[in-house]
Amino acid sequence: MSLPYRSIAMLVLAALTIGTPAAAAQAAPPNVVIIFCDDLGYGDLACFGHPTIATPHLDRMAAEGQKWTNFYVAAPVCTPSRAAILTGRLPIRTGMCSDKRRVLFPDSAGGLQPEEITIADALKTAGYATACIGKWHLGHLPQYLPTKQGFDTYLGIPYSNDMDRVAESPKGRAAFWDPKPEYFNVPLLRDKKEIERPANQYTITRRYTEEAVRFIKANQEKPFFIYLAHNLPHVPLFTSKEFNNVSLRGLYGDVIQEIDWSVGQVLNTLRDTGLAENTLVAFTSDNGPWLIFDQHGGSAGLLRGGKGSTWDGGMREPTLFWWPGKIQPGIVRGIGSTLDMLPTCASLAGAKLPKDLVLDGYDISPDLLGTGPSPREEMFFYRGEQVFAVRKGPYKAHFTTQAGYRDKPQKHDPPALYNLEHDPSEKYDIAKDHPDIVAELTKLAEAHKNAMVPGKPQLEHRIK
Ligand SMILES: [Ca+2]
Repeated sequence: MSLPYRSIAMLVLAALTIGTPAAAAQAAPPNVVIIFCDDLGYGDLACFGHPTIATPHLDRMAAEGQKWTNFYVAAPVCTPSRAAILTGRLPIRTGMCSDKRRVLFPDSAGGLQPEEITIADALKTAGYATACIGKWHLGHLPQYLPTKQGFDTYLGIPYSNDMDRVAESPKGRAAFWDPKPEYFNVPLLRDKKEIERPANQYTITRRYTEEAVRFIKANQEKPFFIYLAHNLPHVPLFTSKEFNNVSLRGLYGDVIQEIDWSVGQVLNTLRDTGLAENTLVAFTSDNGPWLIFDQHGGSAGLLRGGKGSTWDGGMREPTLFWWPGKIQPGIVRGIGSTLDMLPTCASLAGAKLPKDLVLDGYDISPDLLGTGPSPREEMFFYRGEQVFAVRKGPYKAHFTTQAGYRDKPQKHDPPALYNLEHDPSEKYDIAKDHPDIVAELTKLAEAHKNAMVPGKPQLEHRIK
């Protein structure tokens, strides 16, 4: 736990791995595909223990690649989590979180500022073709769309699939129990142009998949980056006809099994085109399961809480990395985060980042390539603009806790302390036995807050 040891270890690690990613990039910069689900829980895949959802393609991806069991998003809800994966920066730095409005809505005037560097921006400097497919949720006004953030093309719904609810739809949650696409008047965009409204959500996963396969086939001769952000399994749940009633888990399982099919399509296309051994594919989700939607919400498995909360169930995600012949197959139990995607992709691609760019992510390519452990030791858990908890090593201290929805914040002084290796369900507060660790984590959080320079808030302003 002590910093001097860690610093020495990092220096040794840096010396051992120096040149490796750059050398790999010189040989042939790898393609990168990030598959990002919406509201998928830690316990929703067969390879993460779900008893009745069948995910053979993801299970194979896990067996051939790496399964990360301590991988976190930077926020427990959509918009800030998405800003973080694409920029490698905590949402507080980019202004993409708020205590007043937790995500962007169709009446929001803000968005991810064009001067922020996304993974697409970074990889474009290294000659990549870039595609954004699926849910954006980083600003739907023209100046904030993916084509202004380094993506050559975009096909998708610019925010959540439950937005633009029509007044005539069944009241309250009834519209979700038997959903129809016409209840949710969400647009489907091609680049900046609306091409369908309401988007036919029955076929949305299939069409996103076909777009990804098309893009791979069209870009075999140069490196590419695909950000494939499914709208599902965020409610309302929809599947194409082929996936009606295929899962023992019911409709939610059908949706996951269609996403699993989609992953199979992408990986098989990479195999068939001979690109598999030069393509890094990552699979994860933006936040935990939306538990207030009963059986239409997913499961965080043995983790506590879900979407919206800073308990691990809200922010720890089932995560896979796949790169045949390059990635060291196995289970990684070190800490990782979506914040690490940008520095890792930039390193593998040999892309240069601006010197003054302040990042909250680490290059985890040593762990992927089997040359060293994950450099990440800590994780900060934000709800809106507030640090609710911090993890270092196995220990997580909660300064404030709150269920994702329909709950009030509860302050903890002294903070509640859990050992996530012994107690992944965060059941047993051991603060009184470890005052030294509580003090260390409190100091870590205070230093983090004192050093933070927040970005201009983007989530509170409304159009008109
Ligand atoms: Ca989400």
